[in-house]
Amino acid sequence: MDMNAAKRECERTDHGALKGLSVMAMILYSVCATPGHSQEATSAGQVDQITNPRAASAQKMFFFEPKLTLIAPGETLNILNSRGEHTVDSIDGLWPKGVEPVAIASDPQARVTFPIQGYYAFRCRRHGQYGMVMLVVAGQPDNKHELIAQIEELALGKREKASLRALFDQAP
Ligand SMILES: [Cu+2]
Repeated sequence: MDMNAAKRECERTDHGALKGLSVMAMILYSVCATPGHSQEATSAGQVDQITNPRAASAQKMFFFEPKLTLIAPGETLNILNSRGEHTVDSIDGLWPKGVEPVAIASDPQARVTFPIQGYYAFRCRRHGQYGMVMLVVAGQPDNKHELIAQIEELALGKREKASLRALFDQAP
């Protein structure tokens, strides 16, 4: 990961108006978010991947926006991958059985359909180690506690597991 390149990219699109915002507000807004993208925690429609070089820690620098999305089975999400360093990969073990895995890289816009009810967990291959994960809940699956128990068994980093647990806790 080239942190300096990410910072330069962000600075080019920076705006003076953002300078007065508190650090927390900047993290929430993310200076790299493209204006017009939804910032709702559970909005259906699209998911972006953000790099915020001003974040206080690596865990807050790289994230999906939103991290948690609630949709209906059969719906499609627009996955924006305009920041070239990010990937969107389904997490084996936190993915409905029989549904094809997802692996998106260097694709500015990919559409992913969630065919059946279930919990669909994703990570960024590069920044998963910093907790860059997201969760899509299609319909009203009933295996949440089973999946939370499985997180410990997965071959993932500590921060990644902690972020996944937090997302499942938040999810319906
Ligand atoms: Cu990433």
